[in-house]
Amino acid sequence: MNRRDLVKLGAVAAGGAIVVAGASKAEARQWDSSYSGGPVDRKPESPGLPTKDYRPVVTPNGQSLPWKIVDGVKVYHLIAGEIDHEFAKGLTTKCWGYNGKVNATTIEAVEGDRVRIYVTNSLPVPTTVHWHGIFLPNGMDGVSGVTQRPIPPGKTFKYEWTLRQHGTFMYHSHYDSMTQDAMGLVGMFIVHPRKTSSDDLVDRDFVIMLSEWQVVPGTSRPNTLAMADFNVLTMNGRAYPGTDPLVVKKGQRVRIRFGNLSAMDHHPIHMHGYRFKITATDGERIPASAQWSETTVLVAVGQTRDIEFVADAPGDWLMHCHMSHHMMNQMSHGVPNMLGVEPGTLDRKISKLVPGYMTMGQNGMADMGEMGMPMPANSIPMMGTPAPFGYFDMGGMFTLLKVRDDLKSYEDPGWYVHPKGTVAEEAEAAQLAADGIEL
Ligand SMILES: [Cu+2]
Repeated sequence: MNRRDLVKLGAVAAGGAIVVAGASKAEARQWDSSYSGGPVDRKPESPGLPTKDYRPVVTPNGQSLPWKIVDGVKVYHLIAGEIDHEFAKGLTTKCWGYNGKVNATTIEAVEGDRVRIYVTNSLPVPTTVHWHGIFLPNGMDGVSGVTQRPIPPGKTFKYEWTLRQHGTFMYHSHYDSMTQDAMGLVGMFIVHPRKTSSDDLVDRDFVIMLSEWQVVPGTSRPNTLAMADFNVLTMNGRAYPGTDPLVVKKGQRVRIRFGNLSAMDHHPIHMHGYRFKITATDGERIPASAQWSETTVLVAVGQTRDIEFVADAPGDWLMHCHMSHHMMNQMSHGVPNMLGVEPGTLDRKISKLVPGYMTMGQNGMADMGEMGMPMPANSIPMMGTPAPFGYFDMGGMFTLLKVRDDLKSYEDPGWYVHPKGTVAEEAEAAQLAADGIEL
C-alpha cells in the first residue's frame, strides 16, 4: 500500500485517521534511538560502587581491571603488552594482552559513571582501543586513522566519556586488528544498570570471551594470518582442561555473559542439564515477555549474548561450543583419516624405516590422548584429562558448570559425587529378562 492509497483509505473509512496515527506511532517507536550516538555527553552521576550499586561479575581465569575515583571520575589504567600466555598446561606462547592477561581483563562500570581510561602501549608496534558497542563521542571510538592517531609504542593516551547505557560490551584493538585481536588484545566491558531492578539481579554473574587461535605444534607464537584450521579454542584465553569451572550453589540465579571476538567463527554454546533464557544482546536487555528459552546460544563474531537460569540441578554439567572441532585441542588436526583401517603388521614394517612410527586414529580420536604418545615440545594433547569414570576426551572451548548443594567457597569443589543408583551402568541380566530385552 502506497501513501496515496493510505490517504484514500483514510478519506473513505471511518476512523481512517486513527489507523494512520497508529502506524506513525509504531514507526516512531521502531526508530527510537533516543540516547545513542551524537557528540553530547550525558551528565555524569556519582560513581557506582560494588555491593552498594551492583554485584561484581566473575571472569573465570581472568580479572577485573582495578579503578579508583578521582574527583568523581572512575580512573582506569589499561596496559597493552606482550605476555607469555599459557592456554593450558603444556602450551605457552607469546601473546599480546592487557594488564598481564590474555582475553581476560574485564572492565566493569555503572551507567552514568564518568570513566577516564588511560591506555599505555607497551607493545613494539602502535595500537588503539575501540570500545565495542558503547555510546561515546566519536573521537573516543578508538579507530586508528579515522577517529584518532595511533598510540605509539611507549606512549599513554587518555580516553574519557560518560557511560549512558548498560549491558554487556567488549573492547579490542583497532589498529591492525587482524593481527592485534588475534594476538589477544580483546576484552569484555560490563556496564551495570544505574538502578538494579529485581530483573537484573543475579547471584552469580560470569563473563566469558570466546576466541580462536592457530598455534602450530612446537612453535611459540599464534599464527595471526590463519583463516581456517584454528586449533586452540578458548574461553577467556584458556583451553580445556585449562578452563576454570563455573562454581555455583544450588538454587542460585546465574547469568553468563558471552562475547565473541574470534577471527572467523561463530560459536554455538551448549549447556547440559539446563535450559536458559537469552536475556540480553549487546543492544539492550530483552523484555521478559520477549526472552526465549534455549539449550544452545549462538554467539556470532562481534556479538555479546547474556543467558540466565536458576541452578536447580546439582552435578557437573558440560558447557561448550557445539562445533565438534572447537571442543578438541591442537593435535587432533592435520592427522590423516585412518578410521576403520586395520594396520596389521604395517607399523612394524614402517618402524624399520621411521623409528617410533605408529598408525593413529583407526578407532577414532578418543584413545589418542589417553595413549600418552610423545608430543612435540610446547603442545597440548589431542584431547582430554583423567576423570572419575575414565579418560575424558574433550578439550578446547569447553568448561564445566559445577552445581553443588553446599559450598564453603567458590573454589573448584572437585568432581561431583553422584547419589547411589543415579549413574548409568551395565544392565543386570535379571532386569533385562524382566523387561523382555533379548540380547
Ligand atoms: Cu565454536
